[in-house]
Amino acid sequence: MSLKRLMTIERHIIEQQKEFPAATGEFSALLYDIAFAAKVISRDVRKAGLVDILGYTGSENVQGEQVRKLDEFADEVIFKAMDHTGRLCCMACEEREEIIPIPEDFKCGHYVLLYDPLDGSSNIDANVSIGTIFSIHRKISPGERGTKADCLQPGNKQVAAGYVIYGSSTLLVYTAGRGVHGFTLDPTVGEFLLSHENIQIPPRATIYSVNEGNTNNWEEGMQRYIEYIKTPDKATGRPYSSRYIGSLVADFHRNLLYGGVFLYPADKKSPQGKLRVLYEANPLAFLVEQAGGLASDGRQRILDIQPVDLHQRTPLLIGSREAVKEAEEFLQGKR
Ligand code: P6P
Repeated sequence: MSLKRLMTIERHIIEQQKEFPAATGEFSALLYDIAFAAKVISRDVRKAGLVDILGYTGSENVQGEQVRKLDEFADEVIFKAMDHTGRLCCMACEEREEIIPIPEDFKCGHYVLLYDPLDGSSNIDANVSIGTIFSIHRKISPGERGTKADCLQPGNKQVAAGYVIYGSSTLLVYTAGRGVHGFTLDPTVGEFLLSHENIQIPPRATIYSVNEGNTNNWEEGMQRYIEYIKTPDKATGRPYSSRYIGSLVADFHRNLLYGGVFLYPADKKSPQGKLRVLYEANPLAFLVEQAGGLASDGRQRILDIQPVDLHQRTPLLIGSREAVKEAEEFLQGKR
């Protein structure tokens, strides 16, 4: 690869910020800190089968889910990479019930980090691709230290969002509101190098991703939408192919590149849906809209939800524009 094509994530972030004269570099450095944490997590995810860090710690997270050692490790890596930098006023994550304050002996910054340290972790032992998801807001509360109000902002206020997928390679995909860009980790030099510039999701889906085991618990409109997708019709490219890994970042990433729709609707078991607003639905919704797609809870834009709880859940329909629109029409009884 010629040197001129070696675009590192650091250079890309700085070049993106050049057009914002007010940018202090704090934001660029924050994104670079996340990239550093991703490298450390990637190193240990890759050798999970070798180093005895698999299996359960025996503890549970706020979701009541068994926490595997890699979840705790990933959470600790992100916290330790971010807590002292002076760029954040507070954090919140899936593994911890309350907001995560910046330790007293460190100064606070102007940003908030919300993250799911290792989503899809129930797949760790099966060597399925898993991921880290992150969302960044500006601090809005008065005073130096962050508060819950800084975390409970609607997704349309995000300044950046992204994910890291630990798959056949480690890829960091992010947006700062100027397109969606992917960087593949070159472990030989320890750098994320630009590999997917300005990702655009195909407007029409060819893939649908949903857990059809929940069919009998869905509302009628969703049952009819999935039947519609499976009904052959050449003109509209149906039936779509069914692809469901059960790992949100992996399902989302494939659909982002190939064109598809991911659905985790409300059902009788999870009337609010399963996925969390702050650190799953919002960051992926920001990304998909920047890539030309849509993200909805079936009735409203994900990014317009006003969160009231750190771990609030939502139904999630996300992906190719046409497919999300169709799903909404079925759910709203318009088809
Ligand atoms: P189900 C993994 O536990 C997760 O949070 C997401 O990564 C994934 O999309 C979803 O749950 C899978 O849920 O109920 O289909 O197993």
